[in-house]
Amino acid sequence: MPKAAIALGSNLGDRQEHLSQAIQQLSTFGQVLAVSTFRDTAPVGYLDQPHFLNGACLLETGLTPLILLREMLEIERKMGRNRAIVPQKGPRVLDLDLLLYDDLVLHEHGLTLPHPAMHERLFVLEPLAEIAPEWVHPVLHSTIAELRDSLS
Ligand code: PH2
Ligand code: MG
Ligand code: MG
Repeated sequence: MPKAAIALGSNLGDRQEHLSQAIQQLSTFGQVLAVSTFRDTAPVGYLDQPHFLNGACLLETGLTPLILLREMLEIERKMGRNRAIVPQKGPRVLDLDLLLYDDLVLHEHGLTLPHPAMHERLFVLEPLAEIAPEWVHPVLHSTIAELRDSLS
């Protein structure tokens, strides 16, 4: 069964509750194999917003990448995220990003795998390295632990 790595973030309301509920929702699409700790992180990029709570999880799933992405967006929507609100990079109740799907490399229909910015973001690599340190990035050919170490 394929395995997906998913990043979770929230910086509005009860952040812990939002991440926990998201994992609960994800578990309806397969088996959650691992969940990282959640960590408080300063905003990166668009700075004028509250700190995030960030984490990562591994999901074994029979869904294809595009269907999984659609379901992830639906979880975001059900949790109250409104993508019409500007700024686009501003505060959000829940952000779910599909990072890796086995060793798939693709770029289609609004989905790029691996996630194009994952290797630049400690708030992604640190939690992911807790649960998948040896997963090899299929484009950069480094492990998640190596990518994390090269940033920190
Ligand atoms: N997500 C962003 C932009 N900046 N910063 C932190 N610390 N954590 C995030 O999840 C995050 C961010 C866009 O998705
Ligand atoms: Mg994101
Ligand atoms: Mg996102």
